[in-house]
Amino acid sequence: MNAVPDVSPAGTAGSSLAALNAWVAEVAALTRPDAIHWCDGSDAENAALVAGMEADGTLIRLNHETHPGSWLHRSDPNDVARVEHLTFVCTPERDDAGPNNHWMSPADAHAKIDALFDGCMQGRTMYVIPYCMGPIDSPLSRCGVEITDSPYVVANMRIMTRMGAPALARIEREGRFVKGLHSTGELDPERRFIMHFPEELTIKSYGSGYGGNALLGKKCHALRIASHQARNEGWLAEHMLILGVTNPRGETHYIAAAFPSACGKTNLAMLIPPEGYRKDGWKISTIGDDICWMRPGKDGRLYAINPEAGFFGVAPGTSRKSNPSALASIQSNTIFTNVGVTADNQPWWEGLGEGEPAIDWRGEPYDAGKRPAAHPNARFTVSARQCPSWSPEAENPEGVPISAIVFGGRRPSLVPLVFEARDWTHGVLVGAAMGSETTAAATGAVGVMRRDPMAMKPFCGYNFADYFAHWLSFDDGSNRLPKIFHVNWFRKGDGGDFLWPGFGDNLRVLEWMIGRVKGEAGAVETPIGNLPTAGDLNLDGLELTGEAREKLFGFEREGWKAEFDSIGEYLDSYGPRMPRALKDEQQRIARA
Ligand code: SAT
Ligand code: MN
Repeated sequence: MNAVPDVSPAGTAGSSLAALNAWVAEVAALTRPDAIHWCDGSDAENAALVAGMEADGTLIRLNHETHPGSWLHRSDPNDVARVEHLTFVCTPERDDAGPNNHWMSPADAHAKIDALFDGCMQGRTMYVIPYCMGPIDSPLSRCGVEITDSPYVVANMRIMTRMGAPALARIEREGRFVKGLHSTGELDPERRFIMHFPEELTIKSYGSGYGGNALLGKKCHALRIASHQARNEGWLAEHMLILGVTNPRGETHYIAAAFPSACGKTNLAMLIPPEGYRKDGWKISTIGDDICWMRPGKDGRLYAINPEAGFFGVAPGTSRKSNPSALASIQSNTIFTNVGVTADNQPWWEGLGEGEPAIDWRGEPYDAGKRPAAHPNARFTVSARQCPSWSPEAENPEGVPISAIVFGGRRPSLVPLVFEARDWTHGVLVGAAMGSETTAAATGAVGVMRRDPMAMKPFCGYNFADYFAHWLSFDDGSNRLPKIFHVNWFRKGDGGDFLWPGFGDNLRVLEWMIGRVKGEAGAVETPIGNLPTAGDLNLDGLELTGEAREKLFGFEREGWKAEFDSIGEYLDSYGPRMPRALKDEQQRIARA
């Protein structure tokens, strides 16, 4: 790593901002690194880091003829996903974190985690990563600094955020930033915590090198801390993709959609229109695949930015068929984590649909009887600009105006393909009532139904009751807010098969939504909202069985009665803090 100019721990003054230098010095005194490196985000810096990681085995060179500039990282087998049970929101008052979060008092949390950080960087280099979430020149963007001892984190942060000199310049100008301290520690699950101090705009993460636990700009900052900031400042920080739909008339509508982790946000964000739509001139453009920051513009509409600059997508299931744009994006300059490799050293995962695995994600010869080649939560990290459908609007400092907000989850039964909320308050209830089956994105059981309001259960940095009240507060009666919808791509038939083809054909549903926004598409009113009949959607060329039509477009009164009772119980579990308006809405529908 000769090309990286390290400065001694004594030289902690890498910026012109005294508060930043002081914090770096404080962290260095606690963690006692051998060297401190301030990241400038340059190509030379990245090349030196990558060379160092190749030398020590942190990165494994993939086939650079087929995948130039791409690398494989094998994480510790005990460190492959987010750890919700070890993730804490540390507010002075327990109720401010809410029943939706694990809580610890700030004093206890600092004491507990600082004891782990004590001396943990001895023998290691400490990296100081200034980063900006969102376009560097956007008023909607917010900055942070992550201190880490993991060069893998530096390389990922460089792809996922605007990292380095321009971010530092903005931080020095503004004088404020979110502080994120991270160490991989011993990678011991017994010595692992992800702590958030929203009031202090501080994150401390110890003992994991994985994705959402370690790339602190992502879930920790852009959702947990940002949701808290957004509440104070009058905006929204959401677990949503952002896409543009351009119709044959050349009009573009932007849609933000919240689905839980590993439920297809990346696939929807990069949707390829079905053949007939393509011929007619429909186009999808991608702004973001995971996080959306929105705030009302002067015209009363919500304007959104993607705070991220890259995709940290789930590899398994990604194929030329399911997501050709993602596959095209990851042909070069990509960091793969926990995928398998072929005999000629190309990345491989289940559902890729081509090639054969030779080595599995643990680095052992592939044995189908033993374990899958790729971990189910294996990921790729790649710059958003490499995506064929990437939109330059992702750099628009004003953001894009949102026409529709979509909520959805994995619901094998009851929930139809799509419905529209009657108004904003009803839409907030639809989001609050979201449920989904759990996935491999977090440790724990997979396929268990749980409430995951607005796909924010693992990510809301404060009490959900206050969060719903914040959402409700956006309704100023002006009718300029987006329409709210709910979708379910995962409805199953009695035989256990998915009833809706999904992927590109989801554009048929988006087309109906835009038709509703423009007052052109039909629907029938039901207690749960406005449902299209099969005739209101373009189903040309699809072969849907009678069962599929009935279940995808039907309203099942009895099942929904039970669902609404359970939603009522869920809202009640938050006690009197739950906004009355939401309870009233739930009861109105439960009685309908
Ligand atoms: O590991 S991450 O939190 O970044 C991915 C996810 O769970 O959405
Ligand atoms: Mn996510």
